[in-house]
Amino acid sequence: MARTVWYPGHMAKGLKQLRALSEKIDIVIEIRDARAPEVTASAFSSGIAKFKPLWVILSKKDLADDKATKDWLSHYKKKGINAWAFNLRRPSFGGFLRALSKLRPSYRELRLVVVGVPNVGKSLFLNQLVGKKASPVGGVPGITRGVSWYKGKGFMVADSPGIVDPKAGAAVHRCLAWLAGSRSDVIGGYHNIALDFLAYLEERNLLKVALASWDIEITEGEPEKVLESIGKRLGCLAPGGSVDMERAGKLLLDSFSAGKLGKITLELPEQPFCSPEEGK
Ligand SMILES: Nc1nc2c(ncn2[C@@H]2O[C@H](COP(=O)(O)OP(=O)(O)OP(=O)(O)O)[C@@H](O)[C@H]2O)c(=O)[nH]1
Ligand SMILES: [Mg+2]
Repeated sequence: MARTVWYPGHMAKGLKQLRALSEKIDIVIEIRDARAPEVTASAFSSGIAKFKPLWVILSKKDLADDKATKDWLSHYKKKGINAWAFNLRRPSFGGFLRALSKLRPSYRELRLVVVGVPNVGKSLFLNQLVGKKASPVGGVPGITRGVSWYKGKGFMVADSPGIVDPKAGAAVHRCLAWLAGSRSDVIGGYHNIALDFLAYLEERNLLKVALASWDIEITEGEPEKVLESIGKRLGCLAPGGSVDMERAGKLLLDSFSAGKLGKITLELPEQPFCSPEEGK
């Protein structure tokens, strides 16, 4: 039977390493994807946040809807959570660094740990913070495999592997796969994950906007037909002339990751991806 979740061994190991580190940490910096800040919330920080200050960074601001990002920031502010949003490829950390420096103990460097689900930009954030390419960055989930410390100006910062909540269900894994945070090839294939993505965009009235630049006909309620049109438009043809749906699905998801579908946010504070009762 096809797998519905992706939870490789390095995630369980990473979670153990993070728990062992908890005592030494001054601030937990949790990176979430601005396009889906609740689905990409970290299981680790929800536990540790009771004991350590938690700062939330919404990454990929350049790929998210600007109004939605503003709404998320005020939502977190109302909840008393310190939250920031950045395009981590070109961040302006001025205010953030000033706020950090206020928390430095007089007798030693500040100790930070960067946590989050896979592929949200933890290592890129860390590299920008320390001002060099310290930790490897990549567009597929699972690049960082263990916890490592790096030195910045007045602080030490630990990178950690992307970890999905071990209790997260198939729906969350599928949404993470749309955001390149879970492995589509492992949890059902690009064709299936892309169909799910198209159905979700339609449900949220985002489909027409997302596909506007490709100028294709959209058949409502028929994601299979929409994906076929995308495949034709992008030249994903199999021998014999039929559409290679697996390739079309991958190209659609890659286009979303690269921002080619425009600035799109998948969940809003008043309309999250799924309610807690539905079981994430
Ligand atoms: N456009 C854009 N891309 C980003 C941003 N932040 C990260 N990325 C890209 O997202 C991908 C993942 O970045 P990483 O820093 O490797 O993510 P990670 O969370 O460390 O990933 P794992 O170690 O695999 O868990 C890379 O292709 C980054 O260039 C951002 O703010 N904007
Ligand atoms: Mg990483």
